[in-house]
Amino acid sequence: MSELTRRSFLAGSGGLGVLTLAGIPGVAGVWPGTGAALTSVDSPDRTFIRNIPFIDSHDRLERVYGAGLDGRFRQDLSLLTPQTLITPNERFFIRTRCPDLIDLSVPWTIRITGRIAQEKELILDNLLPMAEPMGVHLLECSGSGRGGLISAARFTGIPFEKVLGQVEPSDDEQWIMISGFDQHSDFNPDYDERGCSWIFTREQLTSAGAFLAITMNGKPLSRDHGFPVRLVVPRWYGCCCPKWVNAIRYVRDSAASTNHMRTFAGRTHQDGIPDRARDFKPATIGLSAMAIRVEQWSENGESLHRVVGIIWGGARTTDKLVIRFNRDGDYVPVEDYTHETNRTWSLWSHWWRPPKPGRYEIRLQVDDDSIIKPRLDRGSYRRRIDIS
Ligand SMILES: Nc1nc2c(c(=O)[nH]1)N[C@H]1C(S)=C(S)[C@@H](COP(=O)(O)O)O[C@H]1N2
Ligand SMILES: [Mo]
Repeated sequence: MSELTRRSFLAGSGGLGVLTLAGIPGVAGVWPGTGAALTSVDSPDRTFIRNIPFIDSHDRLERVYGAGLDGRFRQDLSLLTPQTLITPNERFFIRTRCPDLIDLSVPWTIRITGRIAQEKELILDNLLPMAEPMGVHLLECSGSGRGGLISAARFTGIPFEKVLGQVEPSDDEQWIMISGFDQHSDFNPDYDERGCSWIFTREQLTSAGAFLAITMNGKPLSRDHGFPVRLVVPRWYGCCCPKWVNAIRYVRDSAASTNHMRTFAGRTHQDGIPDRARDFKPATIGLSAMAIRVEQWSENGESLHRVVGIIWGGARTTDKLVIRFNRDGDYVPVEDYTHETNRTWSLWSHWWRPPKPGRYEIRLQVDDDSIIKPRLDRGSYRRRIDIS
C-alpha cells in the first residue's frame, strides 16, 4: 500500500476500532444467543472426561493447504466456545487463495460499466472514509457441509447502497453484476469455477444490507480473504461474495447467468441451472444446524454425553430446534439454546444418555414447516459417531 493509501485506509477505519470495543454486547465475553449455559454445568457432580471425535470429520482442519483456486483453510468447529464465536482472522475459513497475478502495488480501483452515461473508475482510497461498522456476520461456503468452510467475523465496510449512489444507471439496466479479480497463473481453462461474479437486483443488495468489506475484526482483510476489498451479502452463501472486487457492471433483465452462478446453482438450491440471472432465486442460507462435538462426562461413576452444536442461517429465529439420535428414533427438543440472530451462529447443547454402545447418527431439524431449511430437510449436516 502506498503511504497515502495507508493513511486514508486508517482514516476510514481508525475510529471504528474503538467502537468495536466499546460496550457492544458480546465483545467482553458471550455473544448474545450463544447458549451461555455452556460455560457452567448445572450439576456439580458432573465431570468432563473427553471429546469423542465424529467418524465423518474432515481430515484437513486448521491449516492452509493448496494454492490458488484450490487453496483452503477449514475451521475445526469442534473447538467453538461461547468466547470464540467470532473467528480470529488467521482461523477464518479460506476458499480460494489470493490469485498470484494480482497487483497490489497500484491504487485499487473498481470499474463501473454498463450503458450508463459515463463509465467510471472508482478509486478505493476515495471510498474508504465511507466505511462504517457492519457488525458480526457469518460466511458459509455452499460447498462446506461438515468441512469447516464456515466462520464469523466483525466487519467494517461501505454499504453497497452508497457505492451505487455514485452512478445513475439507465432504466433498462437494473441488474448488477459484481466481480472479483481471478487471474491465477496456474489457471486451467477447463476449470469451470474461475471468475467469481454474481448478478443481483439492487433491491436484493439493499434489503440484504450488502457492503464492501474493508476490515475484519479490526484489521485490514488478509490477502486470502480479499484484500483490499470484498463483497459481503449478509445471509447469502459465500459464493455470492466476490473477493478482490474490481468490477461492477449494470446489466439488463435478460442477462445470462455467469459461469460462476451456474457452477453454484445446485449448491444454492436453484431449480436446475437457469440460463438467465433473473431466474436465480436469492442464494440465501436456509436455516441450518449441526452438531460440532460430543463430550463425554461422568456423573457418580456413570457416563453421560453432551452434544454441542451450532444453529445459523435462516430469515427469522426459531425456538423449535429438535434433535434425533438415529434414523428410527424420535426428534426431541434441543434442551439448551437461545436463537437470537440469523446473522451469525449460536451455540446449543443437549445432554444425552446413549441407550447402548454403537454407531449413532445425530441429525437436527426445526419443527416448523413455515421455515425454509432445504439442508435440514435433506440431512446435509448429519454427523455420525461411535459410542463405545
Ligand atoms: N474473486 C473470488 N472471490 C471469491 C471466490 C473466488 O474463487 N474468487 N470464491 C467465493 C466463494 S465460493 C466463497 S465460499 C467465499 C469464501 O470467502 P473466504 O475465503 O474469505 O472465506 O469467497 C467467494 N469469493
Ligand atoms: Mo463457496
